[in-house]
Amino acid sequence: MKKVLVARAVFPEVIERLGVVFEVTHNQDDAVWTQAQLIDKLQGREGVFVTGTEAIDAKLLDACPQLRAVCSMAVGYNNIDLAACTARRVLVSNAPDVLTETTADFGFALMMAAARRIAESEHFLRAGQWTRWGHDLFAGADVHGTTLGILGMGRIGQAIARRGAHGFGMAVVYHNRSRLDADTEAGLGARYVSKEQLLRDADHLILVLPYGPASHHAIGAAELALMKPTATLTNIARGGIVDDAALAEALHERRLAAAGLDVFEGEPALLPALLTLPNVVLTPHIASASLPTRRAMAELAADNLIAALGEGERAGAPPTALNPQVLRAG
Ligand code: 8YV
Repeated sequence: MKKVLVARAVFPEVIERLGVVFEVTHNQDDAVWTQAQLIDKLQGREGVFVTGTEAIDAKLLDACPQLRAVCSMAVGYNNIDLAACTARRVLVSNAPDVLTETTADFGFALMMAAARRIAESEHFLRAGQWTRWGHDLFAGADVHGTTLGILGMGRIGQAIARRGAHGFGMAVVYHNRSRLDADTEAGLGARYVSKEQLLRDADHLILVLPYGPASHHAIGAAELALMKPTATLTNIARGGIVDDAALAEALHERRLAAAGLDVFEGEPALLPALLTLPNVVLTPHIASASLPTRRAMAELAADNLIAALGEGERAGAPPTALNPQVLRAG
């Protein structure tokens, strides 16, 4: 039996399923491993089941020459050096599609919470400060009928556009590396604009682009300066896309009304300034965290691992491989 490692705690039924096919070492205690410990655990193993939190880089690959497949239960794969894996003929898979609608729901919820000041008003109430009704008590921004801006128009961006245009009567503008075709734009009710126009026009801006060197600090002081002071910014993509210090300053000075953040630079550590601002809603990277979706993500990672390394009729094309060419390379 081939040996695989499941690097983080995961649903027991996924471990059981993998156990039918492989000799599985797991981390059901969810111990925090250093990279050296991960390398150590990977010795002699051909496959690894990871999440978005384990760094799979050239150093690790060189130290684990038996590794043939890295299967992640995240859609984003900025923690995996795909080129280094491909160069060493290590198959990589991610977990797209199964989390699209759930993540779009959460992006919308976070945007609405920021716009309508839900977290801020709840803290006020819990602190016993609610003594009387007031005409402008926690009066925030409208969502329906306003302009929704989306930066990054992949599957999740499109699911958010549908919610905005068809559910909330919003004018939807977007910017993306590549423009969608006219039919898709019309179906979504979304209009392509330059990044600068997007920043200027959006009443509510949601970030859904992948993270990499090209998107590092895609939203910094200069970009924030273009936004309306009444606007909100929601980041459900990755920490590092927003310059958190510049955002905290803009929120503090009310050059931006509010923000909803699910991801942070250097998470799980947070910029202390963010914790003290009233006009930001903070959540711990949970946009995909509905139970059915997390199960589907984990099952998809297991499907990929079984197809990549399983034998006989279990072997096959991993459903969501990022570099399927490594299998064809013989
Ligand atoms: C996950 C994510 O929570 O899929 C992604 O890219 O950021 C999240 O959905 C996490 O990374 C799961 O491994």
